[in-house]
Amino acid sequence: MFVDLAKIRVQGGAGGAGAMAFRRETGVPKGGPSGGNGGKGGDVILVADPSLDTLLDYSYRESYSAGRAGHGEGSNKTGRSGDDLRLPVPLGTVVKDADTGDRLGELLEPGAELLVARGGRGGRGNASYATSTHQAPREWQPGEWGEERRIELELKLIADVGLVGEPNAGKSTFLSAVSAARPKIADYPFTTLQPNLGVVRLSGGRGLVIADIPGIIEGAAEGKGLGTRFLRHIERTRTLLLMVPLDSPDPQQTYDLLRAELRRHDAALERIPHAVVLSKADLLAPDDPAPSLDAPDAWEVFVASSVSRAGLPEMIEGLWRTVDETRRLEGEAENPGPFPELEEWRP
Ligand SMILES: Nc1nc2c(ncn2[C@@H]2O[C@H](COP(=O)(O)OP(=O)(O)OP(=O)(O)O)[C@@H](O)[C@H]2O)c(=O)[nH]1
Ligand SMILES: [Mg+2]
Repeated sequence: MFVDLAKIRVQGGAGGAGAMAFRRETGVPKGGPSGGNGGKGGDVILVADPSLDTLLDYSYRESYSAGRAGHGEGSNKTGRSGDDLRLPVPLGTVVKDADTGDRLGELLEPGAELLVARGGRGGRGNASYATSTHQAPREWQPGEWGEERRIELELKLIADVGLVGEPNAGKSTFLSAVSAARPKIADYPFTTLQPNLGVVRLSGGRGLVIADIPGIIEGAAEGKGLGTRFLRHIERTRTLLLMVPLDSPDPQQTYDLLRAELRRHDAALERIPHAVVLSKADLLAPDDPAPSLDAPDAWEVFVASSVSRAGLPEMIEGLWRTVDETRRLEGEAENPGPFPELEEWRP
């Protein structure tokens, strides 16, 4: 099951108490102070794990604590540290403090770590209080409690291209025509209920990750249909591909509606560069030209069919060029793209 939101409580381990002890040695009537410090409590750390693609695990359990530390001991022995608790999360997880709404960070690279609750400091043992004028200190400190907070995890998938279209536009058919992904396809609206990622392989080892999300309809930004909650998964894409099927009664109106819903959901989405594809081009009579579309902000208007595959190679190359250009601007030109090792992704 695909889960892209979770709230959990995390708590660092308690630090150990410092010890109060004095050396006892045969023949030494008064030994010096020898109470060691308490150990440090374990931290709770989120770790980005490329093998995960959902936050499902965190919907089963609410509370997570790292290990508590050992107390200090005599003979100046420091208590052992508490074990860190490492929680694996999928790449693309954004972390916020659930109470203040403060953004704590995001985990984008495999193995990236984010400390979310620090373990408590160990208390001082009496040996650490000894000075030349205070040679038999009896002070010691308790350990500190570990930090505790409620955090919100939000998964935003990482893809190069985001597909946007009304239900039945042919988004999933397109994804399955160009990648190994096998999303469900059917001639009824809202076939796709959760996002799918597909990796497109181009010549020369080039790759492109495309995200197919559930269709949006007029009023989606106000919650109609499946709403726009899945749009968060295309917020980080480098370009959007707005899909307008040629069996649409009014392609211009369909395009304008998609733009309007994107804008209403989040103005930032409207600023992501976009291209348009007039899909299902096989439905055009052989000599019929595709309808012209007024889309001055689009970097290109493609005409393609996932069934006959006409126009697909040009479109994929066009998408790759735009994505590559953006990557270069981001200074990531050496990086072949996210998840080079990922063949296929299914929630
Ligand atoms: N003729 C023709 N039909 C297509 C083409 N692409 C998709 N279709 C059909 O259009 C219908 C909807 O296709 P989907 O790929 O499920 O559409 P979708 O945009 O993913 O729809 P939702 O998941 O509901 O948002 C199916 O019956 C497909 O067979 C195409 O290029 N040509
Ligand atoms: Mg679909």
